[in-house]
Amino acid sequence: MRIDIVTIFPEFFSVLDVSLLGTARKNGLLDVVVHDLRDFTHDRHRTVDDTPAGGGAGMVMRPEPWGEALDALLTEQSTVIFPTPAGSLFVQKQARELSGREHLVFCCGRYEGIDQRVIEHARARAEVIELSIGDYVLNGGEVAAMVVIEAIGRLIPGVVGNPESLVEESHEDGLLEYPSYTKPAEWRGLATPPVLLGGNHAAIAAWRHDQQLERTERVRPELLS
Ligand code: 6GU
Repeated sequence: MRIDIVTIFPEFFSVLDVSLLGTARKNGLLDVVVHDLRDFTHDRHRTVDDTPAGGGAGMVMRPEPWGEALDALLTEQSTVIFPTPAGSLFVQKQARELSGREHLVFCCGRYEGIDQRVIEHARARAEVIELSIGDYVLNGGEVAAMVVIEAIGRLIPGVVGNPESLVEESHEDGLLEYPSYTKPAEWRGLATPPVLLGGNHAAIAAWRHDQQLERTERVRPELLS
């Protein structure tokens, strides 16, 4: 998969060199390129923002640099993602779906957002998704883009070493994950649940499923309805 990221803060994405995604990039499973939006400006001050039409607080990102960046990056295969608190909620199902795409372009806005005509114009040329990572406000799309890239990237075949570890995870079957334990069997007076040490695989699977239901009901009841 190819991922292009457009941002005024390319430094935010240095963490993509680390851990599983860093290895995936080195192995060629993931080709990520970060672009500085200011490289698509032509004025001496490399201006990317201006005051909002109609008035109001804050600044809005001007359309011209975004238009030039998308002209340079879009192909027939591209899906364009605008991280925004005004987008639809990003969930595991969409991560799975996007992990099969050829080319993702992340457009990270700052300030009060990007001139809406950029999104309209992109929509005429590619599939466009405006998405939010949750009901709270961040200062810009960069951290949200990182979240989405990590969620998608780890689902690309070969990125996570043992594909079985992707199966029994929270949200994969609509339930939260069961609790995990390792050795020692007793630690600071706390015991590992005996069923996990008994070797009865059917009993273990049943116990884990019960734990998933109990935990989901207690912590995230809305997932069950
Ligand atoms: Cl995608 N962007 C910003 N700026 N804030 C957010 C968000 C995105 N998702 C939740 N809050």
